[in-house]
Amino acid sequence: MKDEILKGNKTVLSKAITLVESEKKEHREEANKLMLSLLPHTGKSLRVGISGTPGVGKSTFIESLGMNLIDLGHKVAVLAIDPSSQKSGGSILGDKTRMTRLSAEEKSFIRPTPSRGDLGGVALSTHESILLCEAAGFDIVLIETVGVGQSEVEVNELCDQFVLLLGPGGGDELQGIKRGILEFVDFIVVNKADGALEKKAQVAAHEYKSALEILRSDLKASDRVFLCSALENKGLDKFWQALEQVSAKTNKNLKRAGQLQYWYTKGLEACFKDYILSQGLDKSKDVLKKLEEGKSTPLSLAKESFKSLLG
Ligand SMILES: Nc1nc2c(ncn2[C@@H]2O[C@H](COP(=O)(O)OP(=O)(O)OP(=O)(O)O)[C@@H](O)[C@H]2O)c(=O)[nH]1
Ligand SMILES: [Mg+2]
Repeated sequence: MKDEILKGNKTVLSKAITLVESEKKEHREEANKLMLSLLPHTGKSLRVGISGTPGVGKSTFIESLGMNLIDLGHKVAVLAIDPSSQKSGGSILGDKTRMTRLSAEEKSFIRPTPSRGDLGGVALSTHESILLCEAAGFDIVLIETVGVGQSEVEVNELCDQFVLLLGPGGGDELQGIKRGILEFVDFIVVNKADGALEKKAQVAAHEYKSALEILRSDLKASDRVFLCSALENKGLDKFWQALEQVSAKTNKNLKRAGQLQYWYTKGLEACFKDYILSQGLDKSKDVLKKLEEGKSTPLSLAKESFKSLLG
């Protein structure tokens, strides 16, 4: 697999992503070997997270942006985090069909990637999927996620630059977005600034700039808020130039070091959880009995069980 990935073989890249996503033990071992052999060939891309409420135009935006980037000579990988993939698989199809132009391009790679459970959050394997795309020569990785729940917070743990796509609705829409996002967002792009919505979008952009000015003394709000029409491919070039400029001035490795620690901790948590479930500790009859009899609280009992695990 290694050589084919390094050659940029997209079919093999796809298989490798399926391998790192697998939770089977034998697959995990194979995946580990593959990842170790490819590690020296990773890390060179610009990773951009794109989040926003459902229907705001993320896929349309990524398609237009992706086409522009390919015209500029880039190779573009898109990982779309799909909150519904565990249930219906519905929006996978939607995204694939919506990005028809981009997916037909030789220099593009589009892949839906699962989210973690019903509460959202990014699957632990997505970090490895990004590395695989880099090893296959993609120099730009775009990560799409719906801005609900935990996912966008975790996408910030995967990307170098985090972009929040907003509609022309203004303040109302901002209410629906978790305030915490504005604390780490790198760019805000107001989409659908076209036709009858253009004026509204301008007003909204103004509001977002004011909000950012108040919340973020670390950056110049006017350099971070952009208007665009993904549908008409207007304003995307200006936004991308700004992003590249900011990115050139930023030390990628600093943020990435924190991210490595984050995913290591998430990995450890997952291992502990697997162990607890595999040992049936959550269903231990002794424990359940003690709880039923009111001999302890759930939390103190959990702590006790953990202590006894450590011996
Ligand atoms: N007028 C206008 N409509 C747009 C623009 N971008 C997207 N749309 C429309 O908005 C709708 C949703 O677009 P998508 O790109 O699928 O949005 P999304 O954010 O990816 O949606 P989900 O993945 O379902 O969350 C579609 O009907 C698009 O045609 C734009 O720049 N202007
Ligand atoms: Mg979409």
